[in-house]
Amino acid sequence: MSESESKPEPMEQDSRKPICLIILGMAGAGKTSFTRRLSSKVVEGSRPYLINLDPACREVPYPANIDIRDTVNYKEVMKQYGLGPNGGIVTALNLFSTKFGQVVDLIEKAGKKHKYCIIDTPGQIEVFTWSASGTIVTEALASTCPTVVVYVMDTVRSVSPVTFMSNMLYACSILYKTRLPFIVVMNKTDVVDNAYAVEWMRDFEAFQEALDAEGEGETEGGNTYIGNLTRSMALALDTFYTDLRCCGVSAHTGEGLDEFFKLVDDAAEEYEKEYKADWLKMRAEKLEEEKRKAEELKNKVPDDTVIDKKKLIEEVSRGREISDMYLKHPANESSSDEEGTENQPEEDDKPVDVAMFQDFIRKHAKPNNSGNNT
Ligand SMILES: Nc1nc2c(ncn2[C@@H]2O[C@H](COP(=O)(O)OP(=O)(O)OP(=O)(O)O)[C@@H](O)[C@H]2O)c(=O)[nH]1
Ligand SMILES: [Mg+2]
Repeated sequence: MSESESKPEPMEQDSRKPICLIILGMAGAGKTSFTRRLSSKVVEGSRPYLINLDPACREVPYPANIDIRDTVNYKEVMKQYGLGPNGGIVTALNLFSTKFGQVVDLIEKAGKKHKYCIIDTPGQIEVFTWSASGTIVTEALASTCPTVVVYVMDTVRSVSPVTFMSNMLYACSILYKTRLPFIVVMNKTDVVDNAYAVEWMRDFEAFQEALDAEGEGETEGGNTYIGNLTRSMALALDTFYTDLRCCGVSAHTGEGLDEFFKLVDDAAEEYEKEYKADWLKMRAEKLEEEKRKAEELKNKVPDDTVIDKKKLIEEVSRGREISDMYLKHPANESSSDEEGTENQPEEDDKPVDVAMFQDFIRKHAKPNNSGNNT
């Protein structure tokens, strides 16, 4: 090894990007508790950078660096748009996703200090996995930083083979949809050990026996339609299980975290080797398209507009939406820290003319140019 290879290059540290972990899972699986447990884990001298994307949670039990609730008031969103709780959460996330470009900038900067960035998502998993905002967030992360999906499942609730299978099918569908390295975290091992789940994944006959046992005296498993379907599904998932990274953890006791971080580093390596190139290509294509749009805009927006035309063109060319929302995040970094001051409203950054500008864009943009998520 040459001398220059053996020395760590300071530039590398500066440009290091954090490994982003998107925490997904069914309601109550323990996503927030697991994020909280990870929040205190020091790896290579730093704790993870933490992001809460659940607008409806009452409290966030970890020191979030960015909290969606600081930017979007989900109850106000419900009132303003006349929505119920689920519609409110979807819309709040859609609104926040318009600011996600700035969030990604902060995450990139955080890489200097933090090896990992953890993103806790709403209880209603479909809000994230099947909405435009979930796709925007995932794409923005995956095309900038090494990104891994962490699917949290509950060992207590999955002891029924049919529930276990439902959970696995959901995990599988997310894997196909996100095109990212994937880890299944079997949480709550302090109550029920995950050994049964691992056995079911590795040994089809063991799973079948459990299914038959459940069928005796019940209608859920056995030879019923659901039982037969579950059997066929288990066979179909065989390949999915073979390559699946999974580990048992307890968010309450901290058991299993070392194994989890090993899997994360392995998954991040897989991202670099297998996924990164595709994401970068996609990003480059998107940027190209945005630049084209900005070029169009340059000719359309009059020079004497009250909007800062230069800033507008710049934002559009970076694929950013213009909205009158400020991204806020608690200054739990010191105030002199650039991460902590990044989004303080600036004097010349007033939202006064934004409505007028949006009106202008609506009139002039092509029909598919609006980017309006609400
Ligand atoms: N025994 C035990 N309970 C846990 C563990 N992790 C979470 N819980 C409990 O499971 C419940 C749900 O935990 P949360 O962390 O709120 O789960 P979540 O997935 O964030 O829930 P939503 O955001 O509502 O979907 C709480 O009562 C937790 O105390 C664990 O490792 N062991
Ligand atoms: Mg939660």
